[in-house]
Amino acid sequence: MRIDIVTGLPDILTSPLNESIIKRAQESGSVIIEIHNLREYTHDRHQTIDDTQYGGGAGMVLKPEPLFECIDALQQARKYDEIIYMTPDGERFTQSMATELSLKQNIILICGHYKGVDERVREALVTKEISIGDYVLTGGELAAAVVVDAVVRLLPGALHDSTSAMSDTFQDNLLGAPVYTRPPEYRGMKVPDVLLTGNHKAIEEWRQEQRIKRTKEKRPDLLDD
Ligand code: 6GU
Repeated sequence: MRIDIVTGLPDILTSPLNESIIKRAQESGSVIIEIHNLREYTHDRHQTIDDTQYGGGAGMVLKPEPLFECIDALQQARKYDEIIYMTPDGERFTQSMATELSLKQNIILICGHYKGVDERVREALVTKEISIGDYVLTGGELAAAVVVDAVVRLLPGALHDSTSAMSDTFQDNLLGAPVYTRPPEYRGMKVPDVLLTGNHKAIEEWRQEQRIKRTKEKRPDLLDD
């Protein structure tokens, strides 16, 4: 898979995308992630990427020209399955959306400013709009990092153990079961006996019960769907 991220603030993305599992996925060739600095697609001395909005009002808007030129250059190199605009008024990001995106070959993520991008970019270029939740961030960069993280960890070869993703919280619309590691007793608190038995069938049954119990307690809304 290849992910191209278009941003006016590339530095926000470098460190989150170059650690741990995401780093390993890039090194193993599971994913290519390229960050594109919008300023490199400007032609003026000040490398202007945003401007005030027509009609007046506070907040800057990303200009269309650098975005169109950047996306043109990318589309000349390859065909994209989705051109995604990161915006608080987009469709809410979920685990099933992460799974769908992990099956694509090439995607572009466009990071906007708080006031957003010129509407013509959305009309002419964007195929999908994603929000990571009902709150407003200063820009789409952190949201893009969230989406990339959730998608890349699902790619074959990203996790040491591919069955790990199958027991994730939200898989089957259930939260994950409690997990424990050594020691078997700590400050008087014991690891549930069943986990020490080596009886895989009993352990699986216990985990499934726990997932349902937890979901009822913490996220009953998930059981409605
Ligand atoms: Cl994708 N962008 C911004 N700026 N704020 C957000 C968001 C995205 N998702 C939730 N809040």
